Amino acid sequence: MSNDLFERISTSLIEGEPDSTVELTRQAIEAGLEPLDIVDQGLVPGMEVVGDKFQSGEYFLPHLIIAASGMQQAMELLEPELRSRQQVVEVAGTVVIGTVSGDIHEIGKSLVATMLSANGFQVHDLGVDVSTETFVSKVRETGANLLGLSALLTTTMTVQREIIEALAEAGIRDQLKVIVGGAPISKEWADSIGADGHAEDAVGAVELAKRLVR
Ligand code: B1M
Repeated sequence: MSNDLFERISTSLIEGEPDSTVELTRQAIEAGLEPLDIVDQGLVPGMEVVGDKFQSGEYFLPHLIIAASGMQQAMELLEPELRSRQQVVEVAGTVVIGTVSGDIHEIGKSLVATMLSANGFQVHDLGVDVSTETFVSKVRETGANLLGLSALLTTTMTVQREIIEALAEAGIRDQLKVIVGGAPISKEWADSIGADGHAEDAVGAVELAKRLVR
């Protein structure tokens, strides 16, 4: 029954039926399925197919927009569930997170922010298309010990390097750890720009964050 629901959630995203995505996500929550499984086995595989069809020219931008709206509404239902699964006792660290300048991909960054918050981090989520100056000034203002930079485009991943350089110029690079993520980001890239680590997904981001600020 869980497999069937996950598959129907994926299909609803692929077929551009955001209302069904939300309704099926609600049913999955009510059926007691793990919220992270709903994301990883239902929503993400559906979005991947939508992305592949876009890349191959079968789908166009409106298909991406409709699918993203379904996923975002489903994530709004899941966020409180994701948070309530964690037994948080103390603040693990302070994180500033956002999607870099020129990039408006929000869903993965928000999932990482939610999971960090659910695991005891105090999270300042700056949103998407965040300027380098805003990242630097928010790190100063909050005294954050972790900065999370998300980039989904090969054209915006270079901004991650610019932000790390700007932190160094501002004299605050040593005060915090920087983690980078997003579909095009690899360990090699993270190493080459002087990041402290990279994660493939939200669970990996939490593990990395905990390791780095311990
Ligand atoms: Co766009 N887009 N998009 N898009 N979009 C991609 C990324 C793309 C791979 C699609 C494709 O061609 N197959 C492609 C990039 C190609 C490239 O650069 N190599 C692409 C393109 C080209 C574009 C536009 C340029 C299209 C156009 O206008 N012609 C345009 C760019 C706009 C801009 O940013 N300036 C664009 C626009 C959009 C929409 C606005 C329509 C929409 C985003 C809506 C929104 O977020 N509100 C959108 C979408 C939905 C996608 C795909 C289909 C799905 C992204 C997503 O939400 N995935 C995507 C294809 C794909 O990825 N398969 C695609 C689900 C999410 C849970 O995963 O975001 O990867 P993800 O996050 C993961 C990990 O990456 C990681 O953990 C997350 C959770 O597991 N992670 C981190 C992410 N951030 C992290 C940070 C960390 C650690 C881990 O530490 C800080």
